Amino acid sequence: MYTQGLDQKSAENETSMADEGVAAASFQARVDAEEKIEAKDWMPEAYRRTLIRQISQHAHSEIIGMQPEGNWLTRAPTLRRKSILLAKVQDEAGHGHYLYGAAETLGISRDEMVGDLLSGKAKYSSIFNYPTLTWADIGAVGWLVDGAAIMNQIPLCRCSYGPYSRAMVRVCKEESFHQRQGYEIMVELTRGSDEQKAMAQDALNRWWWPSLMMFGPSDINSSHSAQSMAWKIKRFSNDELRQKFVDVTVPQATAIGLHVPDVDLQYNEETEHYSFGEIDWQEFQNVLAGNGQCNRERMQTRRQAHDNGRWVREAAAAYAKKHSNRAAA
Ligand code: BYC
Repeated sequence: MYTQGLDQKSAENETSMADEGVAAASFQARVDAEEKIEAKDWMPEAYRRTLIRQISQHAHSEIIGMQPEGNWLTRAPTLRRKSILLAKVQDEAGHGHYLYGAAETLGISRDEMVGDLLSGKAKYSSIFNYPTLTWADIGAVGWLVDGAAIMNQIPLCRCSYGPYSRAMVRVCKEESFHQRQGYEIMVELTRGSDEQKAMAQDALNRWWWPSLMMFGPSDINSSHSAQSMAWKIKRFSNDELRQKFVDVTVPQATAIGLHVPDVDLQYNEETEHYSFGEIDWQEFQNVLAGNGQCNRERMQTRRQAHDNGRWVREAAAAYAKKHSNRAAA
């Protein structure tokens, strides 16, 4: 009798595994045909988990990314600069919200995602663990960090998962304004006094290599790229995007008289690309392991902000409950 029961179960398993195989094949066919996958559609569990990992990391990066710039809101040199920076930092909060919203459609709660960030389980972009030491850093962050973000995120507008791809359209429009305001700060500094020019060069020197690291490990060490590209979550590999960024950004530096801090940087007439020096992957791994210049400070600030906001979350929940009780009565 027991054996019979086991036989039955395994036959059921086989049927469900066969069903799953059919579903997976038709899912991949939809992806290959450039159809968007929507929240209620069947999807492989690993696709769902990959998206939750990437979208939530992206959302966390937007929220943590407010800190290095927020640091300069009270010190921006003019009222105009202050209001632009304020709008930019608010945009980043908005991006975090769209992205958490997109991830929620995959069946994870915002509380769980935020919990994973605060416990240190979830990652956020390595770039935000570097300090913004001078006003020129705000220019460099806008120009290089938002510039790298756009390069990575424009292809995400064509990501196979509908809610993520649609969220990215608006994010990219705003990032594009962010990049221009950053470059404009650099233009103005390079037209200024010798001291201002030196400040702009120093910011480029410090932000160049970390910006290249934003694109992630080189393709041979990128554990997720091959599968994410087959699922059309990623459209280009990490190295391809990094190369596009270098090719676009070096002439922008040259145009304003700045020097990219890489002795191996060279334009190759044949390939029509810049070849560039080796990235310090040890530094990248060190930052990912939590030992960058600002990792501890960023997490401490985020945890404190979360604790300080507890009363707002409680008040909002009480208000929503009161209204749903009234609607039900
Ligand atoms: N920092 O197999 P790989 C912004 C991790 S915010 C930290 O290549 P994947 C902005 C990776 O997660 C910019 N970790 O992974 C905001 C994985 O670890 P796990 C954020 C990194 O996912 C405010 C492992 O290394 N943008 O725009 O295929 C102001 C192996 O890597 C990093 C996004 O998040 C890194 N730099 O590719 C201004 C865009 N790189 O998860 C601007 C969406 C890699 O296995 N994300 N890792 O533990 C992506 O496009 C991809 O997730 C990545 C990595 C290209 C970042």
